[in-house]
Amino acid sequence: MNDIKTLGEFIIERQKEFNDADGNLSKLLSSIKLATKIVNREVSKAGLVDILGTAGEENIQGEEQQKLDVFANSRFIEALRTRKVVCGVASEENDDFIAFDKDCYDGKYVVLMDPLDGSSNIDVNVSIGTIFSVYKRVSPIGGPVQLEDFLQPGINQVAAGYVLYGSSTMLVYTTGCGVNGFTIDPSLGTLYLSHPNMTAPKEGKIYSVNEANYNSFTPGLKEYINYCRDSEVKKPYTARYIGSLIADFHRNLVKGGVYMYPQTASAPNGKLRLLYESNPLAFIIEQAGGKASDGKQRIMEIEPTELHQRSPLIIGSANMVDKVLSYTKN
Ligand code: AHM
Ligand code: MG
Repeated sequence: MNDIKTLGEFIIERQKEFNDADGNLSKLLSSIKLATKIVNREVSKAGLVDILGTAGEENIQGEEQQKLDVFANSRFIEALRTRKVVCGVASEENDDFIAFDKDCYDGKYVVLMDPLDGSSNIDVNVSIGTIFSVYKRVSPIGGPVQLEDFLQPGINQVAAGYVLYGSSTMLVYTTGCGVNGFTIDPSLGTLYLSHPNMTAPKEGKIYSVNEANYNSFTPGLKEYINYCRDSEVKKPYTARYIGSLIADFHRNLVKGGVYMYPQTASAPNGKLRLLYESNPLAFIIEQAGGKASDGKQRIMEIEPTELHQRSPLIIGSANMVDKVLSYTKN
């Protein structure tokens, strides 16, 4: 039998490697593990909502049903609050950041997250995801969390990851020492190391972009897409766009590809959020040997000015990102 390792064992084993002498980051990752299992349980029952009750109604057990994105948001926040290693959370679901009470003032980390990305896909049983990003606070330990703790460039991240609720559920994360992926065994509810040391192929065949927006792309990006479209002759490209960021990102990470959400007429800064989506995925792809850019600069070097700031995103296999940039940078 192969060496079987659970996520819990892996976190403890790697504690020293990511300089976690006091074990606080390990506790933080464990709370994400717990919330992942709870959210996964609900996501897998999503199609039963009509039978068990809809949002705002009670199900047959008398429990109130919540929309899944609201549910995921509160579960991740509560899991992070109870371990007292995090002093605050910023979420795509909340207008402002959430400052935890006094008993969490000694927490030296903050977490930023998109608790359920692609949630419009739930109704049609398409894969969705959770994305998270962890920073050390910059305000003094012992006091309440501040806005500046969240407005840090991506290069300051100490950990980042995502959960993909797909045909199986996976948690993939990095603490800056490579990328590792874990798959839930649904019968046991345990996450096992299934994808050790994930690396993004340098080259790929897949380009992922919402081509319905083609007319509002820059001339350079249009040219790149035409270069990909001309695949029958010499270039073996293929288009794949699920419209669920984590599913598109994960596929490209495994198989090789590039995902693009550029500026469009209706979204002049792109659609995706720098702090909750672009930065954590940029950290992961770089750790896997890939690249992430907003078209002008490395995603992780952007200095954020507001919580819900958006950024264009070009992310994936290193050579493919470079190729896109060679068309778009002029
Ligand atoms: P959300 O955070 O509101 O769920 O939106 C993000 C989603 C991504 O998962 C996906 O890649 C993108 O929006 C798709 O957008 P579009 O339909 O404009 O192509
Ligand atoms: Mg999102």
